[in-house]
Amino acid sequence: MKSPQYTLAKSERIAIALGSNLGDSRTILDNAIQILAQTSGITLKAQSSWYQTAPVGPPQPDYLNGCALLEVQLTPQELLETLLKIEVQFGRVRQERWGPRTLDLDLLLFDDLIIETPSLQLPHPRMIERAFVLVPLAEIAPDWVEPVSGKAIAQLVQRVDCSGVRRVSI
Ligand code: PH2
Ligand code: MG
Ligand code: MG
Repeated sequence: MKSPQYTLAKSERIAIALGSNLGDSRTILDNAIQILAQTSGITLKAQSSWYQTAPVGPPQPDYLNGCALLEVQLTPQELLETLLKIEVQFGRVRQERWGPRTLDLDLLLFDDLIIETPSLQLPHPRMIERAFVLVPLAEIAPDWVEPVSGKAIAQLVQRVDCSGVRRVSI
């Protein structure tokens, strides 16, 4: 396992997932992208289209999902805390697990780091089974190899059912 020690001078390549199914999801997600891009220590490198996706988990409205690639000069823990603060800024209240939310920002990949701590697991442990993550991620990072499976995102997306995922915008 690679050591999770980082000097702030070094930029790391990151993938995150964005999701919303409460409120004006399109505006929330567009604003969240802008806030990320303006946050010190974060550079927005790419953003996928937005996708309307069938909910996984308890019955709830469809989600709008997408992914973004960032370069950060933050540790994984610092980035996680930054993402959680942005979620709260958008009125996120933690209730039911997998329940509806105004904004969900999930850290998917942090370079090729594998970490397992109580507050953070990298890569995101469920990303390889989720079409609502893999479809947008394949649009912007098809060749990125998910370090636990050893498979590229373009390969992983072929193994999941993508029927509930519909591209709605660029
Ligand atoms: N997020 C969840 C649970 N279920 N379903 C879809 N379609 N999209 C999500 O982002 C999502 C979900 C928990 O984070
Ligand atoms: Mg999530
Ligand atoms: Mg989350």
